[in-house]
Amino acid sequence: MKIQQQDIAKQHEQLQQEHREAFAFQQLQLDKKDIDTDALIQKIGAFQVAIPSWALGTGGTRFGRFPGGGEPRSLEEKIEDVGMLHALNRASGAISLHIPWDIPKDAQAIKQLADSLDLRFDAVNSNTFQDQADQKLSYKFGSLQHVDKSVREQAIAHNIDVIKYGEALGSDAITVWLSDGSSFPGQLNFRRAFQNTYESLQEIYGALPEQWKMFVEYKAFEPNFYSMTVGDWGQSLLYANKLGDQAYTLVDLGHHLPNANIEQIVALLLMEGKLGGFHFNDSKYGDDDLTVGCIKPYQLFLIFNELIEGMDARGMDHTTDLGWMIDASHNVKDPLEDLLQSVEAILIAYAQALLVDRKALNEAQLSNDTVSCQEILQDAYRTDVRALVAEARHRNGGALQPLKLFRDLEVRNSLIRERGSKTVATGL
Ligand code: LRH
Ligand code: MN
Ligand code: MN
Repeated sequence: MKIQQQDIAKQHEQLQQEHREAFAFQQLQLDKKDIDTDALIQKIGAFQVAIPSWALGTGGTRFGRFPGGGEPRSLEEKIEDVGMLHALNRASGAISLHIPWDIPKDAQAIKQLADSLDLRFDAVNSNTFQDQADQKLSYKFGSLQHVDKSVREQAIAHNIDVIKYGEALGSDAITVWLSDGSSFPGQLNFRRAFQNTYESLQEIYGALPEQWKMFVEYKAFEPNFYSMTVGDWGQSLLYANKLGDQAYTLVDLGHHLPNANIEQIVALLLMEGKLGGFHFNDSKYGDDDLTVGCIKPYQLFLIFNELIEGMDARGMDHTTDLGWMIDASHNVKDPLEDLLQSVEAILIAYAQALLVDRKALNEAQLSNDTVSCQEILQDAYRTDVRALVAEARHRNGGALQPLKLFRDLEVRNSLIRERGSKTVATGL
């Protein structure tokens, strides 16, 4: 199933009148504030978010999984699905692979396919949180932290393999997320677990190609429920600082304890030059992996506000200097529709955060005018930027309304006809 340029043009014809009106109104509002609309649209249009290869099928919970049919049966089909999303929104131009869920056996052919769809490979993810069928030693009691050196060596070797797979595809980062930790008090010697993990990470770090980054992803709980060996941004930053310049912290929005101030974490990591990558999702309770922006859109906006402030202060490129990835997948929505919604929510939050009057905010902060600080932020947050985002997409050749086009073209039914109704993609 391919989205044709004429499908996009046809939708544009149908919707352009309404869009023009909304956009003209938006432009008027921005002109009044002396904001350069074209420069804004350019920034929004340049922003790309990587799609995780594990989110293209229906996610499950440990209580069940309800596949909806037409799921990709191979890595090739996953790449085709991401290509389709990208054709619709022109903002999903990258894919993040999880290995061994998605092994690129013929790297050259996979890369060619991705190139033909205008996709690049973002960070590759290793997996030492599950035992694979052909695996010699078990990760039941951890991987890089394990008390048995031979288990640590097996996990290190896997990570180095993942780097090699990534290199062949033109990726330039590895994300290491460990489920290592303990579920009961006394189970672990914390210092030994940290030390073992650090030494193992050092070995992996030593295998990084020159331009590569290592993202150390933290998570407060699950699957271990008493301690996690990379449990918060402090621990991740400790590893990253000790490892060296190529190591960074990765923030997954769902990996914090309730009510954590993620925007402050982001600001400080950026200040230290140690924020490397992002996993976007949303949550009500824990690592729920829900659609981005579906529960706490204001928090997402506040995070983007800090990202822009911090990146601009360091002269960083919004598009290329951090790894922007989605990590969401669940049980009840069509996964492709869900991803379209997630990308849209990210672009909306990004656009709103670009609208913050930073000079005025700075002045209000320096004069302790708390009321104005809130007014300035909420003025940006309460701006309806949907026409702006749609215009950016249109200028890039995407659809004015990607989700509507996906439905109007009955993409899911075509995929079911092509692939069958009983397919189950690999992943969570
Ligand atoms: C862990 C996590 C991590 C994994 C992914 C499947 O909860 O966020 O990023 O690689 O989920
Ligand atoms: Mn994650
Ligand atoms: Mn997670």
